[in-house]
Amino acid sequence: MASEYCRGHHNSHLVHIDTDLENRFIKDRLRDFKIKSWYMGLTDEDIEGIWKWFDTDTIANFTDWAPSQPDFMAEDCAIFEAAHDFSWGDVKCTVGFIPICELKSAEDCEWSIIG
Ligand SMILES: [Ca+2]
Ligand SMILES: [Ca+2]
Repeated sequence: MASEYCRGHHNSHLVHIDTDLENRFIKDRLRDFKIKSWYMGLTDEDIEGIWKWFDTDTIANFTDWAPSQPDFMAEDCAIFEAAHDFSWGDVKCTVGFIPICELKSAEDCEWSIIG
């Protein structure tokens, strides 16, 4: 799945968003790709409804869920959802969206799309 994909490429991890600034930075860039949705490193696979970041295992403080999201218990991974102007949605972790990876050593806002 997407979290393993990043670990296998460049020793990176799925992108982790802490702030509105970081979120907006990424959304601005995703708009260039228009129609695709993208995985971030957020999951509620451990405890339903408790959304944690894969890399730090911490509960998300900042979130940007689209209206009505998250909406399904069976959906345990989070994406930037193209249909909602890249606000966040929950989906099944096995859907073939492209992961956004970031490097461990990177400052905020340094990230790359590997896909
Ligand atoms: Ca869920
Ligand atoms: Ca959903």
